[in-house]
This record gives sequence, C-alpha cells and structure tokens, in this order.
Amino acid sequence: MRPWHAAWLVLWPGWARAATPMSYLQTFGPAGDPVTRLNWGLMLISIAVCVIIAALVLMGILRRRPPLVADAEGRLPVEKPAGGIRWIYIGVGISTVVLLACAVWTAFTLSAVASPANKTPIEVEIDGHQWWWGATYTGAVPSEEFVTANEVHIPVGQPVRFKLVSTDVIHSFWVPQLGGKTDVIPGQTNYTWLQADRPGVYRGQCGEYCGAQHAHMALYVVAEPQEQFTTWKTAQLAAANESTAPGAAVFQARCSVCHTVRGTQAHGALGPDLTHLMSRSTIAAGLLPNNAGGLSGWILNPQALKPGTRMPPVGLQPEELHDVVAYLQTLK
Ligand code: HEC
Ligand SMILES: [Cu+2]
Repeated sequence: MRPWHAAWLVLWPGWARAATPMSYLQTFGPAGDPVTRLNWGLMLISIAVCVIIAALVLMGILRRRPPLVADAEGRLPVEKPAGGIRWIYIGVGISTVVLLACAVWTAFTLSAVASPANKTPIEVEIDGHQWWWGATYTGAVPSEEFVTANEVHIPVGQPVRFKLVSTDVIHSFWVPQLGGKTDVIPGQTNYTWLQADRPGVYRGQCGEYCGAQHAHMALYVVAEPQEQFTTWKTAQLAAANESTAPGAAVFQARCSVCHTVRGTQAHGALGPDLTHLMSRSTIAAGLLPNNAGGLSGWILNPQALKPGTRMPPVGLQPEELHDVVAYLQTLK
C-alpha cells in the first residue's frame, strides 16, 4: 500500500476493503472497531507528542539567553539564572495524565473486544492444518452439524464464536478487517469471536509462521444477510448423492482415503471435506480459483503448485483426471 492510500482508507471504506483486504487500519465489526479506534488514537497522540517535543527543542535552541554580566573583576557568574524547572513539572504532569488516559483507554478496549455483547448462537470450530483451515459448524443437535473448509459464512450483524484447535503446529486465526489474531495451538482450545456489520467477503490469513506454505493458508469469511446465510447453511447440511459418473469411481478409489464426501463411501479426514466443494470460491486455501482449470492443475500436481502440501500427486491418467474433475464439479 502506498502511503497516500491510507487517506482513502478513512475517506472511502469500500475502497479499503476491496483494494487492501489485509489492511487492519479499518475494521467492519465490533470485535475489531474498538482496537482500530485505539490504534488510530494512539498513533495521533504519538504524532502530536513528536511535534510538540520537536517544537519545544527548536524553541530551546533558538531562544536567546540574556547575556551573562561580569562582576567588577571581570569574572562571569558560575550559577545560571534559575527558572525552567517549572516546565519540567508541567511536562511530567501532562505526560502522566496522557499516559494514564491511554492505559485506561487500552483496558476498556481490551474488555470491549474480549467477548461479544450479545449471545453467540453460532459456533464454528476451526481446525488449523498445514496448510488449510477446516471448519465445523456445531449445531445444537448432531444433525445440524456440518463440515467445510477455507471459507466460512456468517450472518451479518451477529457475533459468531470461533473455537480454535490445531491438528499439527501453531497457527494463528486472523481476519484483519473483523478482529485481531488468536493463536491456534495444538493441545489447547482457544476461543475468539467475529462480527461483520456489513455484508462482504473478508480475507483471513494464518498469522503465525507454520511451515513452508504458511503464506498460502488463507481463509475467507463471507458475511451475508440472515436469509442468504440460512440458504447457504441448509445447502451445506445436505449430503451429496451417490453418483454413477465415471469420476465418482475414480474418486472413491484414489481420493476417498483423504477426503470426505458426505453421503458417499468417502470418509477420509486428512484433507478438506469436499461435500460442497463447488460452493467455495477458491481451492487449496486461497491458492487457486475453484474452476475446472484450477481443479485440474491442482489434482494433476499439487506439489508443483503448493510445494510441501500434504496432498500428493495421485498419478491419474488424463481421462481419469477429466472424469474426476467433472465429478467434483457436481458437488455443489
Ligand atoms: C494423502 C491424502 C490425499 C489424497 C490421496 C488426496 N488428497 Fe486432495 N487434499 C489433501 C490435502 C491435505 C489437501 C489440502 C491441501 C492444502 O490446501 O494445502 C487437499 C486438497 C484438495 C482439494 C482442494 C480443496 C479445498 O477446498 O481447498 C481438492 C479439490 C482435492 N484435494 C481433490 C483431490 C482429489 C480429486 C484426489 C484424488 C484424485 C485427492 N484430492 C487425493 C489430501 C489428499
Ligand atoms: Cu501459518
């Protein structure tokens, strides 16, 4: 981002979200807004302090002292004229008040973002993997539970609780325009929450170095009106149909050990759930667009596109590849 773009962040929020999806200088929900205000406030105070100190130093340098007067023997007085200590007291006084105010503001900010004001009926369990995000929507009853990956939908204007666990190393869950980072630690469960006050797609990213493909561990939070969210959720809850397409057989034979497609024999858990793969806009945690080209390239050789990824090249014949991609595209 160029420095002058920062001005646009303030003047035109829509631009901020579209052009700088990872900028935390502007947020769009109560889990982030208090911190953003504090951020800008402390920055402005710091700038003011620099300007005031610089001005005072300049004044000190430029101000003429009254010339020292020699006594009868021509000696200059050793003692300097008194005065000025008053300014030390004033300076210390002002700084103390300002710093205390900042500390109090910080404390209020931390408590404001610690937990949502309203109840959170929706809880999503996020599990960090090298290098993708699993997402389980836990319902009140098991039949309301479903699993997806790398793209979570939330209803606008409602707080959503995120339960964070890791299956391997430490990751960090971070959607900068909605809230701060929370570490995702193996053997420990952390919680955070997010709320989006405007509909939109918010980009998230692993915020803690977790290995070679850390940079390709993105996450999308899609905030939509309640009605659309319910439609999405209902679609996600549905299982896929057993398919007789040739690609389905290839998938069962070569991919089901790692991938789940609910409603079929595929129950693998090493890779993302693919039941509603086509409802997602990207694959491989934001690396590729989710279309025939992206899918074919990915399945042909994931290691070339995301070296080190836990998905191996499966070694399909061209026809099998074609069929399996056609099958995947039916998983709407
Ligand atoms: C050894 C386990 C394994 C096998 C076998 C495997 N995959 Fe994967 N697959 C993964 C993992 C792990 C990922 C996540 C990779 C990442 O994003 O870094 C993945 C990701 C994917 C994705 C992207 C999903 C998303 O939402 O990002 C697709 C599509 C996919 N695999 C299709 C297939 C197909 C088709 C086959 C069989 C031809 C297959 N996989 C075989 C482990 C496997
Ligand atoms: Cu990471």
